[in-house]
Amino acid sequence: MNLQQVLEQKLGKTIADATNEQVYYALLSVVKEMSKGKERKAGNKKVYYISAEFLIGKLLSNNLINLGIYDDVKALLAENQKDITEIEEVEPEPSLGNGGLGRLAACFLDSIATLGLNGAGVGLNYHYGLFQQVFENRKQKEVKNPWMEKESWLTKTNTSFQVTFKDFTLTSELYDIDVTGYENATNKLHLFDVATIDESLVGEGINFDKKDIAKNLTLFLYPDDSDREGQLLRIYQQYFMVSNAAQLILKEMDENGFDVKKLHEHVVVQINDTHPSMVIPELIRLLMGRGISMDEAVEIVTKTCAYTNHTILAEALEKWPISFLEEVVPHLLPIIRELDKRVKEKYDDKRVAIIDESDRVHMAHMDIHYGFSVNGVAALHTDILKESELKVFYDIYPEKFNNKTNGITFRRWLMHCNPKLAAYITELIGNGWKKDAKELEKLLKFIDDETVLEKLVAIKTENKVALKKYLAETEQIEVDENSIFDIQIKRLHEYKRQQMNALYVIYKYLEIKAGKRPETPITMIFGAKAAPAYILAKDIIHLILCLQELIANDPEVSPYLKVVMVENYNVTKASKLIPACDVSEQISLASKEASGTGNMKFMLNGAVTLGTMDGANVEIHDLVGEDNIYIFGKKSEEVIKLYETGSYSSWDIYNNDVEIKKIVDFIVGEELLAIGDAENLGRVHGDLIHKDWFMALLDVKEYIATKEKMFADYADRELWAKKMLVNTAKAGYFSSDRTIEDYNRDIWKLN
Ligand code: 26Q
Repeated sequence: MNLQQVLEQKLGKTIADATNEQVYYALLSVVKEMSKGKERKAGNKKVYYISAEFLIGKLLSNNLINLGIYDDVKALLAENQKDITEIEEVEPEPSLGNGGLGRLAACFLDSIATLGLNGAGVGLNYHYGLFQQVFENRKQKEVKNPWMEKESWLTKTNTSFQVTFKDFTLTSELYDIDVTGYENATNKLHLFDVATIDESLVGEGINFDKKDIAKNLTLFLYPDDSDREGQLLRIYQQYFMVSNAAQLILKEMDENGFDVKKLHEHVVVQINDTHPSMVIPELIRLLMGRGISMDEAVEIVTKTCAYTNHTILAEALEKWPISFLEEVVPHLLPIIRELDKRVKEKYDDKRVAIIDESDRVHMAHMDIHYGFSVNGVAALHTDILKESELKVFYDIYPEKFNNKTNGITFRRWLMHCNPKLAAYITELIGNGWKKDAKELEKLLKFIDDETVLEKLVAIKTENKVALKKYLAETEQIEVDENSIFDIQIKRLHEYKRQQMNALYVIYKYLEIKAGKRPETPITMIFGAKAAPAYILAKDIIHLILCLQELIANDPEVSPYLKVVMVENYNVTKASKLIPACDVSEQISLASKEASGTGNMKFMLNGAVTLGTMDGANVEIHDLVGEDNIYIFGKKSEEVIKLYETGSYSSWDIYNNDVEIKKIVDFIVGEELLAIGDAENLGRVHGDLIHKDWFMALLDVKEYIATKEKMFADYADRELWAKKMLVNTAKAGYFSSDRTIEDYNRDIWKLN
């Protein structure tokens, strides 16, 4: 049967007669069957990538691409008057992640399968995922995000385990999602759930009874942990995730007939940040349950587990009070205490203890002592870990530390999201880049080819028009495709400095009011969710939404400047925004952004970076060279020194610079107060002048000057097109296929 016949058999009618919904569900089941037929055979060694987040995005088109049938399906649908992008709209986006760490995990699964490696993801099946963001009165409101449907990419398996907590035992259910490799075999993403979950616990908003664990455990990713119950629930979730993972690992060892004493020869566990760290004591406990001594179990597990660090922000390094762990998983405590005792016997240094003097368990410390690898996610980040944040550990275990610069899958972040550019690249340099991303460098030979440069600009404009249409339809917002699209999309966090970008908006608004109009109109696009309990982050969203309104309603300014904050920024929106971007905002305070991966997606799609020397921006800078990136701001060493000496004072900057004062005070000036809420705006203002922990005022002037230079340079379309070309050509290094090859060569050693 050909595809048409299969589809028509599923549909019970012709494709042309079916609705978009019917076509989507028919394709879903065809793709599921196809990928089932491509499951890999068990190998000798397997990586288990355990993560609290898997931000996989919609799967239909990516699976079609990976299975090699995207073009055929698209053509077949077109013959039947169906548009594949409209079919895509039917699919809900799974909401199983928050930001970079979760999206990285999804890119990694794609690359592991594409490279033909034996690996699986392990996580939780959150029914309402992360919250969905809606704007109400220029403020973020959180509502639940139901994404699971009766027919979906999830397949219920027969696998089930018992997970015992202090006072009760839960039975897990395992759901699998197939992970298709690009022209290769299929792997699995394992998502554990609880049968007794009660979705009706959640009413309006995202509040629910946090005590009824059997009913709530997998309702939400990152439930509000500003109270004790919320924190306990997070521990329940984490332990449930890793106990299931550990049991699954041992079950598969048994099925393969492997000796669990040789676990490390057959299994590597990659711990994605500290959320899965309890897998270490849990594996030790389970091995001891099989008659292996503690000494030997510790040795085996240490040779099996590897830890990835994604942050140097102290507040993101998890430290759980022992009393909380006692309440949830008392059976792990003897093991954790013993691990800590061994550390204390060996190292007379409080800074490396697992259990500190306030009786808190430092998860990262456990990972470093009882894992064989510790990696950062970009060169600078790994250097900072070695030289400052984790220096005491690096001194003990230099051999464990290694860098793995992040990457992104080019299947989703170029082939799927930017088909026009992908096709044009193939026309210019052939197909090889799809398997070997470094081949994109072949584009460099067209650097002086006017036809190519013009075509790149034309494709960018077409993508802007597509985004314009999408924003008009989904957000009722009009943008001008002839303006510069300047985009900052990422989690809302002070260190990422959306507030500094907002200060630029104010600067530009005041300039235009004073008669200084930009040569090319500017569209500033933001997208960000703020953690529900992160007050200042929500205040910054309020500021941006107020600026959006102020400018939209000012006819003197709106032809030249537009601010757009997209609602509920997610993977789907990212894939519409990124191909249309001219200026990629990567403006974190140097030393604070571990890597960033959005920066790589933008670069690949021909945007030019405006950024600090932070995270992977440093590597982008080294690859594209001075002329093809706009760098500003204090360097990481200077910033680290400022923190050490405590000598930064935003108050002094504010008082000694009239221009900065004018811009900052605009936040609480009459124009914005007429639109927004004095309490929220006042908090942003007060924080900037009295605290400014992430030093926006330190860099803001240089930021404004560099951005102005960039916008002026944009007017020379040919020169700009060359920058676009170099950025795409040099992006090959950031393919997650390269990253995964590095992980496999240095850490996993799968054979
Ligand atoms: C910790 C404690 C309590 C509650 C929540 C958390 C928590 C939750 C999420 C801590 C960290 C995260 C997510 C971190 C994250 O996404 N980090 C990003 O990881 C990317 C992939 O490596 C990097 O590119 C980004 O630089 C980094 O910010």
